[in-house]
Amino acid sequence: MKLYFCGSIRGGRADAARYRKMIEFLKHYGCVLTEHVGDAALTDRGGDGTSEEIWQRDTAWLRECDIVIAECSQPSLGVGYELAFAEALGKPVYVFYGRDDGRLSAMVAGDPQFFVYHYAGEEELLAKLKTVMEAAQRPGV
Ligand code: 6K6
Repeated sequence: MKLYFCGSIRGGRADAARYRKMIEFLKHYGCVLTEHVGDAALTDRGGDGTSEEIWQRDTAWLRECDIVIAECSQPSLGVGYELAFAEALGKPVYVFYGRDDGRLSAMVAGDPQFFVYHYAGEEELLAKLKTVMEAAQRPGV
């Protein structure tokens, strides 16, 4: 399975360590195309490639992937864009939100095509991720 993981980069890197944990977990289920999103060395300013190159590569990966997993606690224009792009392609999209402030964008929280999971803490996050991935692996899902 090819997985596309979305997490904030220019939107802020406060949750980068959490992205890394999610990516390491997801690697048990397939190839994570966007492993760099969890790279602790990637800041909200650094990174390789022009914006055009990044868009070309990431949209190609979105076309190629089987499933999209997004951590949306840190608001990010790029992640919002990726979610809408994935939806237009008919990809299954799973959104995780780890704050209890009710501030996940209504355009994500209210989209009937997205599977949205709220979680409190890392243990619950990984348990919900496991449930999602085990279901996604079943034939016909
Ligand atoms: C890093 C920092 C500044 O520029 C970069 C270049 N790196 C990127 N490389 C790959 N994917 C990226 C990059 N910047 C954004 N993305 C994609 O958009 C990722 O797949 C993330 O899920 C999403 C983050 O969007 P922003 O708006 O928070 O950057």
